[in-house]
Amino acid sequence: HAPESVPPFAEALATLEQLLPAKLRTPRVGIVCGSGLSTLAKSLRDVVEVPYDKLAGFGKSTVQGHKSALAFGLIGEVPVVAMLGRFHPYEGHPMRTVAYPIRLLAKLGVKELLITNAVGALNPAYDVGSIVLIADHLALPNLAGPLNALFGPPLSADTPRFVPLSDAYSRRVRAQVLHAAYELAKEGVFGADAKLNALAPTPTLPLPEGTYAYVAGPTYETPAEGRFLRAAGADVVGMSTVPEVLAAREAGVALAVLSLVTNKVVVGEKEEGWVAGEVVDEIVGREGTRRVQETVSHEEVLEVGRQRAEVMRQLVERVVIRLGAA
Ligand code: R1P
Repeated sequence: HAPESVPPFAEALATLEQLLPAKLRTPRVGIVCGSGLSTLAKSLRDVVEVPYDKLAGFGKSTVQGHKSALAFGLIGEVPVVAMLGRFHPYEGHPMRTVAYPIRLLAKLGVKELLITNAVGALNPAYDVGSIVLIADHLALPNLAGPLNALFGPPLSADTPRFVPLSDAYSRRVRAQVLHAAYELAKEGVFGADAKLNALAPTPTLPLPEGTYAYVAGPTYETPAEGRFLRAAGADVVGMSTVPEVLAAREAGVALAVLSLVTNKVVVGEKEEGWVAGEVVDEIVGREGTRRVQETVSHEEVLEVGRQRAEVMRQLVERVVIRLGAA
């Protein structure tokens, strides 16, 4: 297939140079706001928001709960840039468009990236509203075909062709997340209902670490798919993040991913989904048990986002301050 043209980094960088005051031009930390989490940007002061449509190469975020702007500002004294709205492949964006903002952030000088997202829990121990620190991923679309965000000609002569992922989720940044979470837990920020230590191998680990299953979406998983992903070792599932992780690792940016559990994936035993027993009960006039299947909706995802955005905001803010001081 025809090679895609080189993304217009120089043009976008020139626009930002014009729009941003000097103190915001070289952000140290990048933040990607997941579904319903654009309010993370409330941590920023001296904010300058640049709508995506002013920046060459950007698409428009079409999913409810995602804005379409980069927010530049300071957290503590650390210059940061937050993506208010991300691109998902299922919106119809080419993979290069999905990866483009992350590559641009790297060119701006971002050293660490904090990616947030909304996920369904496959691990039955994860409660709705809890936050999972991602330590690994399982990306079925990437294993099977040209949906890997790094497909295509390398961006430049010094772009690595092959990117190792065994260390994709930086131990250094994850350690800072756990320190920050521990501090916040001591201050009671997670609330009395948060089973902070229930999942941890030691009583002092404040957030569980888990594996993110990346699926293409936009359909949510069937119960059989949920069981499959769980059996394959995934703890949570979502339709974003992995293309961003790949783009960041290609550029040498260290990262951590924080997932907000917005629902439990329906992984019910197959009998729960099957209607045959109910129909037989009906036919023979027998009292049976009606089984109502649950479904998930994006409204529910956004609602949990609204309820827990403040906790996520405080966690991200604390991590940024720790990274700046380290
Ligand atoms: C589904 O409700 C949407 O929420 C999640 C899924 O990936 C999907 O896009 O969004 P983020 O991953 O962008 O947080």
